[in-house]
Amino acid sequence: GFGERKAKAERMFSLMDGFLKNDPFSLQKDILHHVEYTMARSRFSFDDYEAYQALAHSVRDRLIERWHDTHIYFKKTKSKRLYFLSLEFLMGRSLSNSVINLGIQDQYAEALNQLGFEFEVLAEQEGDASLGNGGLARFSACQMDSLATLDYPAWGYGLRYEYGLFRQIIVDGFQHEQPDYWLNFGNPWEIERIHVTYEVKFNGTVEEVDMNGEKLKVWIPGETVEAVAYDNPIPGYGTKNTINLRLWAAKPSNQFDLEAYNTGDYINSIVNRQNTEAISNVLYPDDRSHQGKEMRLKQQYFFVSASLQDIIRRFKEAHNNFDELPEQVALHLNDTHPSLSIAEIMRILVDEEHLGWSKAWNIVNKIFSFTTHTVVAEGLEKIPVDLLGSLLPRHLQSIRMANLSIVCSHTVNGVSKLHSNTLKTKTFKDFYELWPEKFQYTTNGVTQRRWIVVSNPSLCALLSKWLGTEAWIRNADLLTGLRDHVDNTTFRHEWKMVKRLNKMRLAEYIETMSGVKVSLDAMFDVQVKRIHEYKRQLLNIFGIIHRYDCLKNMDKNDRRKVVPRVCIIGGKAAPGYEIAKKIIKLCHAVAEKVNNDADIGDLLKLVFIPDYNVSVAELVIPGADLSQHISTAGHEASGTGSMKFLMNGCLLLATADGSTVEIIEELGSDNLFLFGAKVQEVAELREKGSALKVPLQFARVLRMVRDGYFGDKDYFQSLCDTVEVGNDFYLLGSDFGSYLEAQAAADKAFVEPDRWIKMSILSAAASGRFSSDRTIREYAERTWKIDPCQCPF
Ligand code: GPU
Repeated sequence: GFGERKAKAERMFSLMDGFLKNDPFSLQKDILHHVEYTMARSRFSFDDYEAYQALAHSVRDRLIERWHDTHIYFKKTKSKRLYFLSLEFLMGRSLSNSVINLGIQDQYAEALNQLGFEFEVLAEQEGDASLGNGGLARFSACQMDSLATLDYPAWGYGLRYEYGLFRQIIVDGFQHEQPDYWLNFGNPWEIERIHVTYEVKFNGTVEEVDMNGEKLKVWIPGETVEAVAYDNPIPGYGTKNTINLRLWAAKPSNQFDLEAYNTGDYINSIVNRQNTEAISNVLYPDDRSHQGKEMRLKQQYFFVSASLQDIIRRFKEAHNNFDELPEQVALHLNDTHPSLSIAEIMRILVDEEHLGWSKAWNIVNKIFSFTTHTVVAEGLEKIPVDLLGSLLPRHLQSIRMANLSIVCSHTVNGVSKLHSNTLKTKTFKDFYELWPEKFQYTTNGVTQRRWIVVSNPSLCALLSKWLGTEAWIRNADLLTGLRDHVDNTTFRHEWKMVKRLNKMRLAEYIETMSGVKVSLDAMFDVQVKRIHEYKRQLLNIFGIIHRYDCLKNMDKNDRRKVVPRVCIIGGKAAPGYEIAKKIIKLCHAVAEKVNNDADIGDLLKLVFIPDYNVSVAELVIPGADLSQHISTAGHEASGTGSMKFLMNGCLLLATADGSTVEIIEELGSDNLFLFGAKVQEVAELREKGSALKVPLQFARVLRMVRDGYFGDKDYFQSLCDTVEVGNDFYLLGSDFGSYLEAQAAADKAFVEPDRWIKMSILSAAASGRFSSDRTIREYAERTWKIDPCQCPF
């Protein structure tokens, strides 16, 4: 009875000595406890890595406590839940983010100091969790942070790849991929749930069986795999709420292949069992094109099946009528990757819950929403009929993943205003005419917790000081308050000092990574993102070649007026994307020439930052003066990098593409450097073909590369072909003139430090709308229809 349970609870409580305490002394005790008993190292002798692990375990304990309480509360209140389904999450590191969101950063710093350690040094021991490719995956991570912070009853579901995104190393200017076996040293941020497992079926046949006169379709699988849950607590900031990101790993199923055992083929049957684990082994590194790969389809179905079984089990614990599903459950498809969910939930409702097709269909139509992240055609997945048919014989009905998602979702979201217009007028025109009400857009955002508080502590302190509050950390709209101080010289001076400090941090990193010494007085000009032709890193490199060429042809007097530049480029190329790899090589070839030209010195440097990932971004973004977002108009669905730079007071040099259009609305076009063809001009320019006008400077730069000015003459010819007049799909040639003008405008602004700093402050002040908190609130209210549910302290 109740009395018994209460007595038991009290006894437990006293054994635990109350819940975990956060004073420095308790933290120290816990850290040492984990050194001794978790790491099994002597508390008298442990190194930085072991200290990091023990520290992380002590943070994990605190996360678990809140995570438990949050879930008990969600369950008790029976709030409608959002399930965010995504095959990719780029979480990066967890330590700093966790202690900041838990609000115990200072206590930890003090506790460690007394033990002779420094928090920042230990934090550097942590590797990135890179379970995703690029913007889409980092956006998922930002959304999880906002969902937790805003107290939404949400769960994330994903895959626990054993190999995350490859590590990029550069050998002789060429990209090489190295496996990222990130779990090698243990992962203190996850909780293995050995009892939360589901069987996932593959292959086999569909047979019709007679059940008391009724004909039922039954799937007889050829293979069964077990999905095991790994839970990753996601703490909110300024709230106790800590939500869950559940990632699935594939394990051999316990369903034995009896036949193999009986025929005595014991060894082979073990080997086959082992092979099933391969499903969750590796993240596909080609962002946006996974056409027709069997293992990728297996991953998608494995993920979808395990997640839906889990979701339905939870629903059935508290409800016995599927009509209530739409009031209790919102399922969000992050791109088309999880769209098999639609077919799978239909199968479950029809085959296993026996609801009948039309009843099931009615329910299913009310629970899905779908966000698409691209306009590029190869980003839209298609699965060959025979592949789907053999792997999932009971699901074969539609194979254009986007079509399936649109038909069955109540809302189809674009990721920016411009993107949404393209979806309506081009990509999904027919669907839009059929169901205009389905089409919405919710502009992307990024979390200021990660992109200011974690990555730029000095700016964080400055913002709180001048805004007179830390409330902007939960309400980024307050950043507009910076506008009030823009004319204050003390403020501007302090702003400048913060930027200088971050440039120093970045300069040190550049020197250790590449051996290049850079001047802090130079303008740090950054382009970091995945390498894609449409993102036009080649335009940037051509601009650099042009700059170098001009410098070489300038007399000493004129050179004195030139603004020194440090051009920084970083990003990974998909392993099979030849042209992207050639762009990386060209960048290195140009860097080699320019950086070793003593005659040029500090006037121009070019550095390629290898292995760009979340933690590298945390270092690079705060240290940038200028950043480039220069995709051909109409090709970047949104772009979220620009938002991170904006928050960090970095000026943008950009085309009117994706989210930039909305950034201009907030910031005004005078406070950034805009160039290039507008989206409505692109088609016409392309039609001109070889009649297109291209500036002489462009032809000259192209000639230099073709003639072998930077070496590797033969190797670069095919790269040059992609931008030759008549073949220049992404319009580098026709945008080159206005690109150079924008660059010149940036140079001009930089020599007026006061004006530059003002623009920098106004950039950060305009960034509030691009917080993922705003994004999530819009989704919650308009699309998912979920309410906040705050776990009381
Ligand atoms: N994006 Br589709 C990816 O990073 N990977 C993909 O496979 C696809 C889209 C990006 C878009 O390119 C970017 O514009 C957007 O900001 C981001 O998704 C998040 O929506």
